[in-house]
Amino acid sequence: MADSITRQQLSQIAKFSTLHTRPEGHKYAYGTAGFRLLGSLLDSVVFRVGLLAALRSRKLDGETIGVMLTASHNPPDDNGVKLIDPQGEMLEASWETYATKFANAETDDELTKEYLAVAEALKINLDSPSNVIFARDTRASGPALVAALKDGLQAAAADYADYRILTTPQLHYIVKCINTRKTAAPYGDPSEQGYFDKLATAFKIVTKGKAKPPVVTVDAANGVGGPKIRELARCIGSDYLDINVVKDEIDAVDRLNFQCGADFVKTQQKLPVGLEPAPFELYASLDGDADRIVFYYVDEANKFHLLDGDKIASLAAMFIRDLIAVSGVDLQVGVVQTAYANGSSSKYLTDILKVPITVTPTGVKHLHHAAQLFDVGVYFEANGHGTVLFSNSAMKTLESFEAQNPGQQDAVTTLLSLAALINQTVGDALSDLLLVIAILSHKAWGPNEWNLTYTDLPNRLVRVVVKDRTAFKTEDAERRLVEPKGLQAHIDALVKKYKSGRSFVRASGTEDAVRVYAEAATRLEADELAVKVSDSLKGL
Ligand code: NG1
Ligand code: ZN
Repeated sequence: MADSITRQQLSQIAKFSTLHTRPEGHKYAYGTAGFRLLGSLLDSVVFRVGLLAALRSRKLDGETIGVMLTASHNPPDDNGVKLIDPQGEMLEASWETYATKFANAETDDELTKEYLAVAEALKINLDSPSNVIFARDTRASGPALVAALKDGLQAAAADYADYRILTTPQLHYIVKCINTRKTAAPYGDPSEQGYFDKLATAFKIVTKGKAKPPVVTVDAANGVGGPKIRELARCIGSDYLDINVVKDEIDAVDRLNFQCGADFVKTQQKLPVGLEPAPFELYASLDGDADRIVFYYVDEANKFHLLDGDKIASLAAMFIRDLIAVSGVDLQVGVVQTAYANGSSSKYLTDILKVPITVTPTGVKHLHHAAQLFDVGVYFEANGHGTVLFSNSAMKTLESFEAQNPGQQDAVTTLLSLAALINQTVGDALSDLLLVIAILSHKAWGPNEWNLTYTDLPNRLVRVVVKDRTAFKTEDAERRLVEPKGLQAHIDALVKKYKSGRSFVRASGTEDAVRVYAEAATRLEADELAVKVSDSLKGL
């Protein structure tokens, strides 16, 4: 290792680090959502993430790494930071440990030692090129955190570019575009305009000659999705897409995710506050960084109906399965779910659509990896985070397919355009919105027809605070408890008493609590089962 470069970098890191001191006594952890907590506690963390991003890029021969500053659906005072790997994927799991170590280093000296230790352990040449790009959501703490990040990148002598305010999936897209620019399969133009154009073009091809899509009203959670969706709609044009955007006050920073947005609608199972819906019209809510979306509508009696991630996955799987059948290509579509998927959705996929399902633990990285094993892998968490992945070999099969008739050709063109319309890096509310609208337009369906594909089993999710959530160990994709001993047998005995009953308990990965999920044939029974299982945790 070139010693003078190393010395120079370490002294820069030590110098800048004094400007970003670590608050005493706080323990940080890089979890499924990166680092996420009060924005006021993140300055030192973000500075250190800058150092790590520089190393990660160097480890990967100067490929571009992304850093996103956002706290997604969390309240306005929170913020967060996540790293994006070169193909637009989440940071490789082994590096999460380094991130946690960097964030918790007690002193400047300890930090430089950790930096050097990672460089030496992974044989990283500190004199080699390093490229990082970053963006943020609309939170008030964002600009100061950007300044901390820039200091980190500068201290580690990385080249960087500031993409300012973007949705999380837009940054994932741009990272992948930059790193595939000179390959045989460039992903797209590495700019925000490139993103809009790619989606707009694909949407127009997919919906060409089909019924006029239903009008959709989008609640943007007063976050970054509002202005971005307007821009996207402008690129598509009002002849193709009729969209109203509400809850788009990005300057009213305290309204972000407040009484609106995807998380509010899904967890409360009700409309955003203040929305007055027309019966049978389509509505959607995004979260604060626009990587999640849920849909809903009200019927003639003003009853609320939620169309969540499971309903999106089922709709997408059905549509793609049918297109594959018409085209005659030899490809298989599969769906990845978690234990939180509604039992009716799993039954519909397996028994009616005859589509294979894989169940993984909670957390999109698990779903994403499992989806990559199918030719076309559909994955959604029930909360509305998800996407559809087309494997490289599926793309080659489609691109080289010789259609025997116009029907087949049409289906193959639609499948290829879907691969362009659907963000291949990460769940993307804007791209998922267009996907759903395109499918509804093909089927000439409104939200009610979509909802009728299957009926959700009533369900209840309860958060229970326990003494030690790490005592809760699971197996079978979190569907069964191994420890505390005896608890699973007790849950099994309770579940048996309910028609279509299902319940499981797992420790949350993002909060200090366990979650109880229960579903059953009726609302009353689902609630009762949830209460009984929660009661069995008393004293634990
Ligand atoms: P935890 O806290 O581990 O249940 C929650 C969500 C996940 C996922 C992560 C990351 C539920 C039940 N859990 O995880 O789906 O979105 O947050 O944000 O919705
Ligand atoms: Zn989000």
